[in-house]
Amino acid sequence: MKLFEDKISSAASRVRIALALKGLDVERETIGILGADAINRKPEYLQVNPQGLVPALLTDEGALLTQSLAIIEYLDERYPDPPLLPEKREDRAFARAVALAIAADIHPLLPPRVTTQLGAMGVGPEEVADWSRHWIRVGLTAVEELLVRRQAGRYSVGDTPTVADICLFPQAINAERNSFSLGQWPRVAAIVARLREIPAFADNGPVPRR
Ligand SMILES: N[C@@H](CCC(=O)N[C@@H](CS)C(=O)NCC(=O)O)C(=O)O
Repeated sequence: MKLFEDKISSAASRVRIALALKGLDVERETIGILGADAINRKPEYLQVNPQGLVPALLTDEGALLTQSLAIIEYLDERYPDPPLLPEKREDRAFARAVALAIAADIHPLLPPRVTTQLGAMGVGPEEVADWSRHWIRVGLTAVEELLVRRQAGRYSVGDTPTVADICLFPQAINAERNSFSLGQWPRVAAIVARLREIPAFADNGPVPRR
């Protein structure tokens, strides 16, 4: 398998964490997504992912997969051990809900294509930073409430990491980079502290922007 990624990417970080949890070592190609180094919009990469986004995964069978959550579910079906989705149907729905609250409702408001476009429309750097901080605050406050209502174990759902944690961890690191203290979301902070003890998470978070 081959992973197309940029180490700064939260979405690619999700897939890196899933691969590490499953003990899978794959070939990697860096696709720069920032500034002059950006190659994600170049025709060669659009052949891989017409959306011009990372991550993408080339499977051993030659299929090109896009979208981090679709890739993670593929990996979970193809390499079931350890499972990344809970056994009980209701727990699976909750894990997916937390994952989507982050991957579909917080993260899409923050990536370079959004902040660059805001800048291109005349929004100043401080307002752009406020924009990002606003959506992180609103989003993680709701995720905190979802997790508090659940209060079901060491991690987001039960006592083993799931896709919910795989989405939560990079988003929490991103929040810290945007000057938030996780302490304002105590349940998120407690789960993330436990995830930091797991090398698959600690070694595969998004790296700071250059
Ligand atoms: N929903 C997609 C989001 C992918 C995404 O937005 N990736 C970002 C990096 S975290 C990217 O490639 N951004 C390039 C850009 O914004 O131009 C997924 O989960 O894979």
